[in-house]
Amino acid sequence: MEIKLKKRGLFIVIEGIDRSGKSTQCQKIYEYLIKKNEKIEQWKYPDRNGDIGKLIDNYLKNQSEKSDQAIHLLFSADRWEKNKLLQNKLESGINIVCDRYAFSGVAYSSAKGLDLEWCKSTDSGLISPDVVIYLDLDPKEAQNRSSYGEERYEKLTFQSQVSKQFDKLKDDLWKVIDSNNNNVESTFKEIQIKIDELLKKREEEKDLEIKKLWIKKD
Ligand code: NYM
Ligand code: MG
Repeated sequence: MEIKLKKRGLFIVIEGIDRSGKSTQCQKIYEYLIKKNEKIEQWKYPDRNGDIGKLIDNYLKNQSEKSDQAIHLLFSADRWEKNKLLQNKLESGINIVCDRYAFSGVAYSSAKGLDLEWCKSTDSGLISPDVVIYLDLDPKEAQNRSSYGEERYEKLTFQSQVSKQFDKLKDDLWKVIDSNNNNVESTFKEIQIKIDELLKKREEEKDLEIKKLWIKKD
């Protein structure tokens, strides 16, 4: 008797500096996978509605102060709180497209001067995405986009530093897409190629392993 393994969901993360077009592309990916009859949910970090997310939201709106280390740990805790649920969703065949993840955690905190390895260590062991789609945008371009500057961090010098820190995190998991042309459709076309590739890979290796992030292999 042939045992038919259930396909797990893909975990797709979108990253980039503020105003790089992440939410728009998350929505496009969502619609694309729905059309393909896939189960899919859109997630976002920070989850501003949760207990921890509310503290983060206050901080981002400059309504409270926190030390750099404490806010880093809160962002990280927000992800750990949802890690088991994420795993259950993926195992039950639901794809997740997620607006920001641990890469933002490290890029923003280390841009303030915190040690990069320390920043990574608090997220080490979380579920690893299948791909990190990085929307590469010149921080000067981002500055011209709507609502820029309303929250903490939305300043040109800081965003330029964040962008440099993101560069240090790029590895084989990353697909970097130039978003400077501000063209939603052409950006999505490139993303679509990557998603189709992942869907094909999952079709071929039905028991595609769920991996962990930033775990040292010895
Ligand atoms: N941010 C986001 C962090 O500093 N650390 C993190 O771990 C995450 C997930 O919060 N400026 C920053 C990046 C953004 C802000 O995200 C909130 P958004 O996508 O603008 O709501
Ligand atoms: Mg923002």
